[in-house]
Amino acid sequence: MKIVDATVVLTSPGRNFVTLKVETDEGVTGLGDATLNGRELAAAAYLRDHIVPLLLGTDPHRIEDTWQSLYRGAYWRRGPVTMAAIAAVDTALWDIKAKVAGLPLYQLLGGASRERVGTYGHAGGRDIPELLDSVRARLADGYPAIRVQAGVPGLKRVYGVTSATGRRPVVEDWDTAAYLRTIPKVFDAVRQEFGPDLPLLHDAHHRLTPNQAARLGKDLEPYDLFWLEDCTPAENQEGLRLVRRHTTTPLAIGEVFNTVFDYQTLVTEQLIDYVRSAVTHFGGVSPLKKLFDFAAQYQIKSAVHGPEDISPVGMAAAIHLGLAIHNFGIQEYAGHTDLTHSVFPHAYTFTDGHLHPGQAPGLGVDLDEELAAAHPYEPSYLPVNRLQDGTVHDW
Ligand code: EZ4
Ligand code: CO
Repeated sequence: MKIVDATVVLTSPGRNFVTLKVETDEGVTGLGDATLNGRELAAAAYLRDHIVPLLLGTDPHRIEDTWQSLYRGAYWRRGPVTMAAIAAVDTALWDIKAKVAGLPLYQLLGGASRERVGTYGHAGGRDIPELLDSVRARLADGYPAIRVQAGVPGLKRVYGVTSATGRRPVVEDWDTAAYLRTIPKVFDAVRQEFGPDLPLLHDAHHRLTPNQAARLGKDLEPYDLFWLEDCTPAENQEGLRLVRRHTTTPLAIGEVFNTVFDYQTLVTEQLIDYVRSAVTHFGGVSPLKKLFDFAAQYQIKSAVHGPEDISPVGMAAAIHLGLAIHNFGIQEYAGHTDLTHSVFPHAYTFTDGHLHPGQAPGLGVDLDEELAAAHPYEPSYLPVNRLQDGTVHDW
């Protein structure tokens, strides 16, 4: 079997997605997701200009060899653009292999370890009443666990939840002291309204120092969080030692990581409880499965990043992995617009707050190329965050 063509499809059915379609001489095709929010064209160019010419004529069944040759052969390793591009290739080749086998991908990853994949959804509001309504809405959608984000008095926006938009980044504002005072009150209100059983999560979006994160973790202990996510800028792994020493609030990290090396200290010192990487940004199904197996040795579970900017192709890959691995934790599922579901018709289902990959061979996702072409790429940036005095802060 040989790869005879590979094309990059950029489409914006509500937001941008980068999809690689790999075609073989036997007519079997595979899809991979390389969507890199706000930097989509870089991932597309890396694929089109540097990877596709290397794929033509190669055997799509040699997934590991292809991965290693793209990773090591480039000499310039790691980084989100490179690893999103390699991820799309790896995912498309797994899609092809599973289609040739006539099996849904999860069967090739060891088969089902559970009946279905549990999720959490997003609730947010500018103030507590608006937030409580949002939690009610997510519960009505069927979500069994809820991420709670709330406005901070004095700040203009609910942080960390603005979708990417426009030709210039939106500027947001930030005040860490006000945030640290507000969030425990928010969780107190949510617990009073919804009781002790509902699993609640919170994302600090890399905005705190280790000392501030330690304090927030302690302050949130009475509210029994499922996890506190990205409490510090995660590239400094050693910072998590301080956080861990001071709080038993479970910690989740890793949506911006792109290789296992970003996790080395965090995993071996058991400084976190959940690994957050997505297939799309971590080099594909192959390295993410290895990360989960590594994490399992330290009783750390999966929690794959699942925002709107992971396409249904990347989401399907996550669901297959989530059904198969033993140390599954939870799957983030922000969902997609109806138009996105039409551009990417898929076998996976979301029922009663749980995902299932379905029984279609491969990933179980198609691409309607005509509909995709009718919704072309639109320039788009994530926001930039500034303190009250204008200093740029982490977003
Ligand atoms: O801000 O995916 O946990 N989810 C998140 C996301 C990220 C976006 C960035 O592209 O933090 O909403
Ligand atoms: Co996050």
